[in-house]
Amino acid sequence: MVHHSVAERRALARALTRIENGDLSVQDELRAAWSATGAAHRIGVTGAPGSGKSTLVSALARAWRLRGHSVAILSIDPSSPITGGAILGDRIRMRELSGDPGVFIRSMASRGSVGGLSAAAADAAALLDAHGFDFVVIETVGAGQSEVEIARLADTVVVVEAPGMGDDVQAIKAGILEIADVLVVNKADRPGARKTVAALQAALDLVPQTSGHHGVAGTALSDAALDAGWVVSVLQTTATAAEGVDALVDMLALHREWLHVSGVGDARRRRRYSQELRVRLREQLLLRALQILGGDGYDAALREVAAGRRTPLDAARELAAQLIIGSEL
Ligand SMILES: Nc1nc2c(ncn2[C@@H]2O[C@H](COP(=O)(O)OP(=O)(O)OP(=O)(O)O)[C@@H](O)[C@H]2O)c(=O)[nH]1
Ligand SMILES: [Mg+2]
Repeated sequence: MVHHSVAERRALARALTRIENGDLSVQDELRAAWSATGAAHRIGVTGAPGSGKSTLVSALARAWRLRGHSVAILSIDPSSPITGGAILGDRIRMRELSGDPGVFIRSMASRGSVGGLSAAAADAAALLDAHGFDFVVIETVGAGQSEVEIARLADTVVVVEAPGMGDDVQAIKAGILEIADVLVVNKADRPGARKTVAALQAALDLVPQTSGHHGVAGTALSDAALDAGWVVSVLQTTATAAEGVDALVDMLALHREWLHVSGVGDARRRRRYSQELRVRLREQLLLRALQILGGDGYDAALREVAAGRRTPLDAARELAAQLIIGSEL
């Protein structure tokens, strides 16, 4: 593992702030760091609010530290771009880990970052990866599409569930079971944990082999082929007492090994890059298109749509056709 000086950690923290703010000057750092990315095991941790993700991630970090590994933790908060209440809570909970030079903790909310929160999270994860952390953990609340996208930044996805949230199993309700490589029922000290494990196990049996998690166009192998051979397990943990955490550490290591041996890890990374490239390409094309069309050309099309003479798709097609003729392709 690497050790960073206080100055290096400050520089890293400042770079992450620039990413968060959508400050493009951080691209200089990213460019310089890019070739060093890819060594970290990136782990996405998601699940319902309050299921114990942060507590579990802290316990994981302590377990990895005991094994001599370094850890960066990125908490993504898609829900509260302004108040950051959850972020403060996380800081307090993770306080005990701070001061350890082998741990870097950072919360991130979307503040107008170019390409949205998942693009910012991708850049942040890349930067942490390039800084030599053995593990980069990305924690998100699992409720919607943006969390699924953020979880896609990971090599391994852990979905955390807790018992006692009524009869509903949140991960099933939220439709995020498909993205899990490892399922954890945390708060195993609470009544109903076994019932939750059984419900998850039953639901897993119904999840088709083609995992929705990894599907991105542009790869030769089918999802079924890519994801064949990994059996999603349901583990139980009591994060507050660090119980079951060693087994989770081992399971994560096993998954990483499987990613490597099966070639699925490389395929997932290619898909991740493909997805990032498409997002960036779309953004760049739009910027260039608006430049070339100029305000007048765009406004004319907008008026057509607003006046009911063109559908948005037809107007966009016409603009795109104009651009291609205009650039003499
Ligand atoms: N009984 C019990 N409580 C736990 C356990 N793990 C976490 N908690 C408690 O559950 C509460 C929520 O824990 P967090 O770690 O903040 O949960 P989270 O999923 O990160 O929450 P959000 O980030 O707000 O979605 C805290 O009060 C924890 O102390 C556990 O294993 N057993
Ligand atoms: Mg949390």
